[in-house]
Amino acid sequence: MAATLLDELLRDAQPIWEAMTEHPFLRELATGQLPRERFDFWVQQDYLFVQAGIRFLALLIARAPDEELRRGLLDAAVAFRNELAIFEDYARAHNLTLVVEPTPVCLGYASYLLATAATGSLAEALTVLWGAEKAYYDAWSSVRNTLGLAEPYARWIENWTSPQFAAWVDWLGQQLLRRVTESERPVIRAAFFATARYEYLFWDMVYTRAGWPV
Ligand code: MP5
Repeated sequence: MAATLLDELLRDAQPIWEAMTEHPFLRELATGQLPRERFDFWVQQDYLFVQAGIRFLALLIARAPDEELRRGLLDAAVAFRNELAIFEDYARAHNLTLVVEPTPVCLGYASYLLATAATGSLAEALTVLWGAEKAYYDAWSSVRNTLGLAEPYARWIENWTSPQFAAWVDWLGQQLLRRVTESERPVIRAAFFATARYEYLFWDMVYTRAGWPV
């Protein structure tokens, strides 16, 4: 498989990617204009998403055929677990409850992750994971370019733009490249597009605070 598959996916999904990294939520966050209620809504929903991410990784660890992939994913699960503390510290400091129901988009995206890990091919599940992590790396890097490491967002910005996080996203991409077969390309492409669209939808959902209509 050509080493350009990742570039190809990013190039073909570029309009979605751009809409995602330039979403008003991120732009307003980067310029200090995002209302606190909208940020708090993201904190509550993303906290649920990261928890689903740990279950997703657990399923993938069980399915990983070799020790290198298992250990890399296990380290990621520990990083996800430590990340939950950032949400909990913020919630405590701002008197924000983290006991909320997932919105349709949060539940849909989390369910998509778990369904892929349970029933998709390994390469398909790695595509979704790489796509989600790359999306956060790019989204928060664009915030960092404008804002630097400013409070109250510094820990989050640092978390998703650190050299360690960049290395993890690259490692994941390499794992995917190593395991994907030519015949899987259409499935990989569909999974990447669905992930990119869910990433866009997630920012949009927290920006508009879109919950259940009934
Ligand atoms: C991530 C996230 C990154 N926290 N939320 C969404 C909607 N997409 C991607 O995953 P992680 O576990 O925080 O690195």
